[in-house]
Amino acid sequence: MTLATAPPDGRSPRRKIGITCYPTYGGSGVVATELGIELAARGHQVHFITSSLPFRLSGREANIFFHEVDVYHYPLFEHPPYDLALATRMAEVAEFYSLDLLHVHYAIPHSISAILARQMIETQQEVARRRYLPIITTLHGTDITLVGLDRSYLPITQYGIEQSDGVTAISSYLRERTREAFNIQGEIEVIRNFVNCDVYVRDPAKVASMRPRFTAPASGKTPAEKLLVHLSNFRPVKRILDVVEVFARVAAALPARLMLIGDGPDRSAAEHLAVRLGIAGRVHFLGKQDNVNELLPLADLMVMPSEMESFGLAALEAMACGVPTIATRVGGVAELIDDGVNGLLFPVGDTEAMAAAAIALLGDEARLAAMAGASRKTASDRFCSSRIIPLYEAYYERVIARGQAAKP
Ligand code: GMT
Repeated sequence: MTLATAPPDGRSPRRKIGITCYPTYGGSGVVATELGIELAARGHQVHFITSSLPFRLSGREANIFFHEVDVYHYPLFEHPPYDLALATRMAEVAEFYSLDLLHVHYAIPHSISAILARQMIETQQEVARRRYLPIITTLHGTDITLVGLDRSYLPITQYGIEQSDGVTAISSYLRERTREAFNIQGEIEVIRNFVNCDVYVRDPAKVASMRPRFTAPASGKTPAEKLLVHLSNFRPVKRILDVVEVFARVAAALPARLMLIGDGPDRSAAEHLAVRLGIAGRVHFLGKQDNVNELLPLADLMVMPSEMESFGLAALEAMACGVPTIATRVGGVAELIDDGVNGLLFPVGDTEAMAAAAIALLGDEARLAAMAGASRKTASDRFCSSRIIPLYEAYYERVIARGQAAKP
């Protein structure tokens, strides 16, 4: 086991942490990457073990290393075994860089690969090198509420959770759902999503200079256009068509534009609907964007009408930028959005009510400003990385200490 250097300021010891996640666009990858960046900034050494460079990393950050998982393609393999290549790379990196723990995001298949890697290290041929490598699995959402519930994955998801040395969930909702769906008796630590409140913040000067790219100012008797925003990976669970329908009703009532950030399977259906509803000229399809912190503050209102959301990271990022959210009352959303205070909650699919509420709110500057202020306050009081990262650090220490105590 690597001896961690205890820092003089009383913070947790510096550790060498392996992080695995889906590196492409998606909430779990965003959280894993931002966590790695924050840990590295606090002096830990972070090793990303992933199929490609996580999209929010430049590859040049201090204290961050990237290890690509290379999958050997052999004609016999109908499905190249990525999980095994990942396990092999995890064990190698843990060995070469003396990792203190592996932290995997999204249960399937990452927790299973990590369990294999732990076993490979524990039982390797050279007895002197054998050691126990603790693994932590963070559950994000669809790994529990969708994918993991499929019969083909349920038993192995349950196994991955039970065999992890530590398990965290990003909301209380997700913890309870996991316990109930997989009959988990062991501890699940709730560590909610977070946002860097210095990076996700509204800078009025920047807003004033960038907003004209997306909205028209007041002219004559016509008021300035309002800007609505949606950010996601455009999967069916996000209900993008509801975003377009809500916006069409809003645009019929007041001058407005919609900024759609992201891409995915439902993008073309959204484009078709925008054309059919005659609002295509008012919708900015921006595709995948790296610096969403520069775009979100430009908006007046976020729309997140998801079928399911175990937390709703996109809403948190918007709130930190002082943008309140119209969302659905599902999953863990109510742990973030206080209905009527920093956002508004509706039943899934009730686009009529969402649009009516958006029109009323956008037409009431004082209420909109109060909600914008409350949104920023919620983000900075409860979900800033400066509050949440120490919870991960403390959890790492507990899990590492348990692993050391259990050592033969
Ligand atoms: O829905 C996504 O954006 C992808 C998904 C994932 O696992 O990559 O996101 C989940 O994790 C986010 C970060 O922890 C949560 O904020 C989202 O609520 C959650 N999505 C769902 O539950 C549908």
